[in-house]
Amino acid sequence: MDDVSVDGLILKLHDVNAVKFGEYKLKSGLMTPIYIDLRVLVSHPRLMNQVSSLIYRCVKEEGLQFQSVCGVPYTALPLATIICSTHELPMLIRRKEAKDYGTKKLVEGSFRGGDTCLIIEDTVTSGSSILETADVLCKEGLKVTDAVVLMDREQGGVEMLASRGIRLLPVISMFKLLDVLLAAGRIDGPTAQSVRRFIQDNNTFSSKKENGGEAATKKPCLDLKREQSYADRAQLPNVHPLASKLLQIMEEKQSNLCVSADVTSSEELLQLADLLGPKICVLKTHVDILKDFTQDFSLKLQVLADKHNFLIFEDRKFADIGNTVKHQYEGGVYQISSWSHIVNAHAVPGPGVVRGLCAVGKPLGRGCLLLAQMSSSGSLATGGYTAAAVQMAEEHSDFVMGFICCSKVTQSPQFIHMTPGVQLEAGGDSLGQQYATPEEVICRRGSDIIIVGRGILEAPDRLKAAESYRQSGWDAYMKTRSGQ
Ligand code: 5BU
Repeated sequence: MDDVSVDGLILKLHDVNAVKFGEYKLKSGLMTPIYIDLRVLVSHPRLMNQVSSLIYRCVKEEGLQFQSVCGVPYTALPLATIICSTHELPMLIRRKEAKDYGTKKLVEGSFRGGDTCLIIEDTVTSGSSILETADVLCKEGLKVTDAVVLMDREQGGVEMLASRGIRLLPVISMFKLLDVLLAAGRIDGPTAQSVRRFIQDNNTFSSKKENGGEAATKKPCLDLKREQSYADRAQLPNVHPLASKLLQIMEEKQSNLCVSADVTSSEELLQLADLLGPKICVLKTHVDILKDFTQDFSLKLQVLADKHNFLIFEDRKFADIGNTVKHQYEGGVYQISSWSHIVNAHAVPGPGVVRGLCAVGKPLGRGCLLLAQMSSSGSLATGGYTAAAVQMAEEHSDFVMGFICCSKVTQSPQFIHMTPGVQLEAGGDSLGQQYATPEEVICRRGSDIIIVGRGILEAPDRLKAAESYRQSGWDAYMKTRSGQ
């Protein structure tokens, strides 16, 4: 199979009319100045091989781990077939409709529950076709964490899929395609400009709510448009009372910063709470790393929370059956329910974990965050798990007030999204932590609150560092609102 560069491939796709410029009507009725039709690929076997080889290169470069591959029917099916055949990978076929005779299976091929399946797609606009295929695979017990697409129209598919726990890797993106065709003299400047404007003005993710997924308005920030302010969300009829309080604090203090006070002495933690209190909306603790926890410490922490108007969040990550977490939450040395406004829980045990915590916390006015995703590399909290956590939250919204997540996982505005793994520079530590910037987390990933630990704790001046995180988190939030 001969090798080809991405630039070379773009020109070849243009040669065979897979990329067309003019006035075309989309399925939605919307007129588009660019049309991508990769169905013609099947008539060009050499190009099919080159496309498949570039898709596979992307899979390899990212080091994706999976047990099988599924092409979204129909255009991506032959691409998946070539990739699987060439590299001897097991393939799955998703049926569009279950046949009404025989086994009535929706997914053909052999797999085990819990296997990860990589999705291959030819072109993505909103990401809904990938999601449809992922839903079918997940219902069969498979996990979907990644999808690779030949051509991303950059109209919100990446963000929409990220909000559902699926990372989309494009081989070619729309802006790259325009740059290459322009440089090669295949299109002129005004054509490239009109397509760019169309793409920017028609983001299917940011405009979905107000326009039913069709035409869009001007999009602020990078790709998301916040439908409501923190203050408006605080007034929603179905918002958890503690989430409402938190949203009001955020608006009043102009802070979407949660500091992760990962220190080992109670004295230092109290000093930190007093020092950074004015800058934060939430103070996150890990009491089990304190070498000298006492009930007196927890009383003092509550006094500081009142003084500076922040909420306390014990990052306990409960993960047992309901009856056990009830005891862990209420009793033991820490008596967490007596002093922490917020706790969090894994969705792994099923809804019993929420019900157990709720029995203790709800009468005290406490709230819970479900772990929908984690910031660490190789995290298994993705795809079907994330979707199940969201569903669990929706079914227990009297106690679950939001999520720990890396990106927006639900469009329901009553839930708060809190994201750890934040520093002013993207990067990571040597134990798998992955950092994104406040702007990335709030603007692009659509989260509400940044959780910052070492970015502040290891700074020479903690107060100054907290202020710069508060400011960047708030600026990012204001950017998402600037289109209103
Ligand atoms: P850091 O110093 O900013 O890396 O600290 C992050 C904090 O958030 C730390 O207390 C972690 O235990 C916590 N955390 C996280 O980093 N990633 C996660 O997915 C979850 C919690 Br859940």
